[in-house]
Amino acid sequence: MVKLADGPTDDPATTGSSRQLSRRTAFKAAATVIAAGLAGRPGMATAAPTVPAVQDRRRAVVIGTGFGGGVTAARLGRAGIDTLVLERGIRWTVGPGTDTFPHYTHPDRRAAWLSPEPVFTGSPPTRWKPFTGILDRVRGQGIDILCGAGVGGGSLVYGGTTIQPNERLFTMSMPSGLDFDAFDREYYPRVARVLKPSGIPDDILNTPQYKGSRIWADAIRAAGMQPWRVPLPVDWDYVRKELRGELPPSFSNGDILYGANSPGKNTVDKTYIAEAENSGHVEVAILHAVRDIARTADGAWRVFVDEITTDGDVRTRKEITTDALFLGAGSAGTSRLLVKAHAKGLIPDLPEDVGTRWGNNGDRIFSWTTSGESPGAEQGGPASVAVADWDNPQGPITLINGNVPFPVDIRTTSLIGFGIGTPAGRFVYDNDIDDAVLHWSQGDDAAVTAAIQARLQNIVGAGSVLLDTNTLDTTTYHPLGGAAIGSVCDTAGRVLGQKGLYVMDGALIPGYSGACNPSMTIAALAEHNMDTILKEDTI
Ligand code: FAE
Repeated sequence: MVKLADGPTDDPATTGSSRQLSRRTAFKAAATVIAAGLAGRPGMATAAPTVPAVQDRRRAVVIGTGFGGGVTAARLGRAGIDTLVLERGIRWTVGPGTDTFPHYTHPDRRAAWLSPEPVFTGSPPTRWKPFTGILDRVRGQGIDILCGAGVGGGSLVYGGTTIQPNERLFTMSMPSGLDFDAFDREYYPRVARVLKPSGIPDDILNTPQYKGSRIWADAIRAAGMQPWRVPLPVDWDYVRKELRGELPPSFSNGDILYGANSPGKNTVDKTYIAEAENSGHVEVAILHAVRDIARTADGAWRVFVDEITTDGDVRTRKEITTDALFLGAGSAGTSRLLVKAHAKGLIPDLPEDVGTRWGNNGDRIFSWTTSGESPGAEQGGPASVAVADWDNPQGPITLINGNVPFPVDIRTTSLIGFGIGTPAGRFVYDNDIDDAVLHWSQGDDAAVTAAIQARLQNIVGAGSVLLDTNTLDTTTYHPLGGAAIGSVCDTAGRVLGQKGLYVMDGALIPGYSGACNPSMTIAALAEHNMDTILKEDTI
């Protein structure tokens, strides 16, 4: 009998003889039926009393398909290394006129990861049967994390802001030992060549749908600052088609918070994951949620996986053994797996700092009710105009408009700020729920919040009303840290003292990515890591 929650077993079928298994015979091997009282993951339906358990051996395994996991899979595929990628969510395929993603003003069960209700701040209240939907809310003490779930990870729901910090901001917040010049010269441009970000063109910015962006740009200018067109991974011709009525609105009415129904967004599934799968060396297994990771007696890595249905029920339990395990489950996912493994003794001698040095990138979301012109009800997106207030004496910040569709015009839009604070959050294992829970205090970010609030008030003027929505519902879109370079990993993402275990995602960055949105830095870091790993390590 195999009980997956018990961690490593010394089953010879997964350590020696099955090393030769080919990809094609995967999961056909060694099916064992187990009868177990299986503890359910929070938010996941309980497993059936008996589910089959399957064992498998792979050369390399990647967990997660966001920026870190996507780049890793593409690089492994390009290097000809047979790789299994495990993704808990589903594929979200978009074409002209498809209704793949739910809608912000009337969300349905596709909107949330195994939750009976919407998880976004301000969503209309409704109930539904839980589904493996697009947005996960990871509940913590003091703050909740919002992150994407599905092939493409956070890129499916992200606004697409693709910016890199300058040398001073990079040095202020990124771990020492990373060479900014190499990132500036090689890794950031590499990411830009794949995601193809560009600023909003004049002909689109000047349409009625983008009035909110223009009002925000005018306010920035009136405050004596320079508005900046945010680089976005968008093919603007699709937006033009929406504006001409040839495609249903998606970008042009700002209905993209649950994913863009326009094919014009260059998400990770369409870029890095597509490259990985096209290599012929990478297999992506969807609806595969990793429950635990462990080190075997002979130093290999074992991954305990629940294959689930879209209702969240466990169909199959799998134990997959590999010599090279790449964690790309995002800051929340990777940190929780490592902290669980540490607390349960599944990986002996993990660095004591696993789960620490976590921060929210200084995220603060304000609603702005204007005293002058109204941005209108439908507000074109993605977030197109920013101000890089990086020499602010209170600390560097970036401020961006975040257009949200409203059912009626209430003269309101949203503004988002980021900065650099103290990465003092940490994940702590809770035995009752067999999960690690984030602990965070508002005080860690007080100075950043004050800087954002003061500058925003200065830009929007005394007559406008600014409401800090994070005081009502404290969440972040930008979780960073938990397996930071320096304390848990080396500068290539290798977990210290654990040969063949790698962290490749936002967990590597201690809390703040240079007062910039983090996705570009995460992807650049994964490229940087893979250059070293493929050169120096045997996989
Ligand atoms: P991420 O992209 O979150 O990928 C993790 C993947 O692992 C996901 O596909 C998960 O489903 C999967 N996973 C997690 N746990 C498991 C498990 N146990 N088993 C199997 N699979 C698992 O990680 N960033 C920007 O730079 N610009 C923006 O404009 C922006 N807008 C955002 C808007 C929203 C609403 C949100 C939520 C985020 C936004 N972000 C933005 C943040 C950005 O999405 C985030 O920093 C990156 O996606 C993080 O990349 P990672 O590779 O760390």
